Amino acid sequence: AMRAHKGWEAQWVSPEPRPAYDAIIIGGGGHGLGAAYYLAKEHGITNVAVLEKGWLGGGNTGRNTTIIRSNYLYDESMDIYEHSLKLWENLSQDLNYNVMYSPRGVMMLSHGIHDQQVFKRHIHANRLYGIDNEWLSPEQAKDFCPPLDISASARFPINGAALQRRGGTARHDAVAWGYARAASDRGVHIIQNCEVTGIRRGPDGAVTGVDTNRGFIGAKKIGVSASGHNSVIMAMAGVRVPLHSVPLQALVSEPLKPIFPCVVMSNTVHAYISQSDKGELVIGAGTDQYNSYSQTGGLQIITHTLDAICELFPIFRRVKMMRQWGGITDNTPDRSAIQGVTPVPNLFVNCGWGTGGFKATPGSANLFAHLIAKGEPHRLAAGLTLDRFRTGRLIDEAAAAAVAH
Ligand code: FAD
Ligand code: PYC
Repeated sequence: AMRAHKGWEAQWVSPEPRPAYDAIIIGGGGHGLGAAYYLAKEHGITNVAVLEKGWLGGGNTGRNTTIIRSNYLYDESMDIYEHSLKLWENLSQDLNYNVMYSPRGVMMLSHGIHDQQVFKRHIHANRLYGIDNEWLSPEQAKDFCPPLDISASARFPINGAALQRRGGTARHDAVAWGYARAASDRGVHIIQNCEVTGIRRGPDGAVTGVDTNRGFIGAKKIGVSASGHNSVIMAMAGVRVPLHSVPLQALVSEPLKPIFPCVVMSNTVHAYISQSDKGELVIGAGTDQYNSYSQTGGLQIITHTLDAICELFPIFRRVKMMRQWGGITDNTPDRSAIQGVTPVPNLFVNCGWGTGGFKATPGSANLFAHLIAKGEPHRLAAGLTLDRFRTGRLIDEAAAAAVAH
């Protein structure tokens, strides 16, 4: 039947690289492709290439569980995640590409007094900032998500939940493809199978281009946005970044009829779950506990997660799992991203999104484009500096990261 599908137009052109560009972005995930799109659309900079060592979205963009929310604690985080959430709301129209953003609600379960205090602190901070977030009783949580077990005899009984109704999910591949097509339509070069192996600098220290498996490509400016490999690439320019790369795993079940209407996360028992439009339960774990570049991960991590899912939703105990995978996440000590200038002139970095950067994709890409175009951060990303690890002005979002690290 696929033979009938001949003659489909390519969604983006795959040109030979030019000898040089005004800007090169390293990494063809949602963040890199999106930044190229906004460089072209909002800053009129179209002599741009996105270099991707594999295929578009083959990194964490295509490996994540697609949870979108903006319920973080600190102003610096709320600024960028809420900017992102607002862009999600109109992204399909903006790209003319259905990214299937579904604001079905993200509910974070509280299993004790400490969870409750932390969530209420988040709820108050969010509401003061104009971001929706509300506290639910266990009964209200069950109304919102009927498969949830709220009985007092559960191993980790639930004493409430925080709900962000505007949170939800989106189709991850479509985000990469939509940005790629829209950027390509505006003249950006999308170059796959092009691995950056070195960053060259001139006598003044500023970047001059990159070495790749397809030869040297010149660049006036370089934006690094390569998630799990950000520290490897920054080292090519002689810059140490405070990141450690660890696998994060997810898995999907056999397809079921629609049964799970929202997204549920529980940091305390290390699991999060939603249902895809194909019917698969999409389930994610905490991070593996060791640094690694293997996109697989340890078996004990996901069996622990499935234990947790079965405790929270006994109805799923006999469901079969179909596929498992991992992605390499780049994590900072304070669990907040770094987006900013670097000690190397004209080298900009977008890193440290770790286990939580899918939701940030449109906002981060939009503000990264501003940074590359203007040479200085947008006000909404001004706190995400590399320098904060020297000054100590950290943005501790370990609780809001909501994934066990
Ligand atoms: P990527 O999509 O990884 O893109 C970076 C690209 O750089 C890759 O395609 C890679 O091949 C390329 N690259 C690397 N080295 C080179 C090189 N030398 N030369 C050229 N290209 C190179 N976030 C959420 O908000 N919600 C979630 O529910 C969520 N769940 C997750 C579940 C899992 C299992 C994982 C792994 C992550 C999850 N995340 C989640 C995190 C999220 O996926 C990432 O933060 C986000 O997708 C990063 O996007 P990106 O565009 O920066 O990176
Ligand atoms: O950041 O919301 C998140 C998330 C959910 C699963 C993995 N990360």
